[in-house]
Amino acid sequence: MSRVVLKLGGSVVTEKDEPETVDTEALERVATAIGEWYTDERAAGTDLLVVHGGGSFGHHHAAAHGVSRETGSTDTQAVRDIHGAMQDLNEAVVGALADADVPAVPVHPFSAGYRTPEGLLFYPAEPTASMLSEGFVPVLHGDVVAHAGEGATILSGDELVVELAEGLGATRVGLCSTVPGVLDDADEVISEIVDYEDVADYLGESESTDVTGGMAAKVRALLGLRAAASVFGPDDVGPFLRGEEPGTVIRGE
Ligand code: IP8
Repeated sequence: MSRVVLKLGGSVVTEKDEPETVDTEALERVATAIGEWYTDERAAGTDLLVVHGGGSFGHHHAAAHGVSRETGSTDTQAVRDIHGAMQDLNEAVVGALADADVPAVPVHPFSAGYRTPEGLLFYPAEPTASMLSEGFVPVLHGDVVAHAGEGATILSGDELVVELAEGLGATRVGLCSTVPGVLDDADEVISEIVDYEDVADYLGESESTDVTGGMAAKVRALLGLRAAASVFGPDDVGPFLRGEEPGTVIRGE
């Protein structure tokens, strides 16, 4: 059995600097690539879980309300605004995948996950596992989560990828980003990362409103996975799903 976890970066599927705007063309392109693989090329027994980021939906509202992964809020309007925007984006992603004949179903992490007072995430894998065994493609998203003692904090899609890739025994993990991989200081794609220290100097912070830390945080989190993870651009979704290793491959211990 093979289990693929694919994250669609928020900046891939939204116009990152235009509040609450889907990049319809880019979303359709990646959904079509996923649909073609899912219906025509996927080996029997291979299942797929999709996670998407916040882009101009979640990050915009999180910044407006001053909520981040570390700084929580007990303001229920903030929670509703951030979560509501993410639900809207999720509906657009699920809709595009359904149009491409992928049996996509929406999953809203705020209803299931929580953080301990230390900020550790708990997210039960079982509901998602049952969806996968019934042949659904669960589509989760970055969200807000209840955080003991803090109200609610931001849950990034990357944290969900790491948590569920481990919890569900993913065999392959892919992160579709706006760039073709992790770039060095000459803007060349680094083909493989095995140690964060080797690339720490190249990884700046994201320039748009992104409360969860950009590429540096992604690489650090992916190095903690058992499965190899690939970071690639939107044109490489198809090749990744077909088993190639486009962009940057991140292999932890
Ligand atoms: O874009 C963040 O998810 P990410 C989600 O994967 C929100 O970091 C609500 C800002």
